[in-house]
Amino acid sequence: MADILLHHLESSRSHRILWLLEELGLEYDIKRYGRDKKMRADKALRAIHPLGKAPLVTIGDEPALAESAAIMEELLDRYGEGRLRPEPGSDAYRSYRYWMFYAEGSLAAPLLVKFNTTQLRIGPMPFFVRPIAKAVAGQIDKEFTNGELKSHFDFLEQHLAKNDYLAGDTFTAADILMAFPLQASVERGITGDRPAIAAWVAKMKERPAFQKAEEIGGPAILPSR
Ligand SMILES: N[C@@H](CCC(=O)N[C@@H](CS)C(=O)NCC(=O)O)C(=O)O
Repeated sequence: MADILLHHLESSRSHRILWLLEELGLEYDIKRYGRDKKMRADKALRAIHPLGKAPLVTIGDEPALAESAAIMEELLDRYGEGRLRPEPGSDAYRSYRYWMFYAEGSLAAPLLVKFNTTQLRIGPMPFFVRPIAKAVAGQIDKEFTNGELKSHFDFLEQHLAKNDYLAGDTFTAADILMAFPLQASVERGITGDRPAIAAWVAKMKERPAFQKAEEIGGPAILPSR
């Protein structure tokens, strides 16, 4: 039995942790959890952490680690041996740290709103409610989501047109963290015509450790989500 146990929720942010563990070549165990029809996580995750969200990691009998970026930093502190993070104090490190906060702190919120407005348009409901649901979703997207996402995707497109990887010319854990929202955005067609983002996502998916993580844990992103 390995020290590291990943509580893995299908097609979720826990793909990030699987991918990181594979990049580092670490020994780990995996416990799998599914989702219900509304995409909510198996309630059993609440026994591991009160929020019941994935990913969660336990190391030995220590309290569970939550928040994907925090889990990744902890794994890199303990087992990284300097890999997948730039030299502390360098410009690349400052850039790395920015993206490690940006993924969940800035980009995730408008994407979640977009996911919810999409569900509001297409989800099951009585036929006479649908026009109202569509109008509400349209208004939220018009007033908030579309403009926010345009700013984020323009910013990311410009950055990735000038940099091979998010923190400069070297692949880091920030690329792993950012791949989940950007892969989802590209595959759901919401990044529009932004070739640098699309090329970077394709490059991420070519990495052997990304592919191994999908072999073990299933697809990172479900087309319907
Ligand atoms: N900011 C958290 C987000 C965690 C999160 O929302 N995880 C989703 C999976 S991608 C989840 O568990 N959803 C199921 C649910 O909320 O029931 C992180 O990066 O770990």
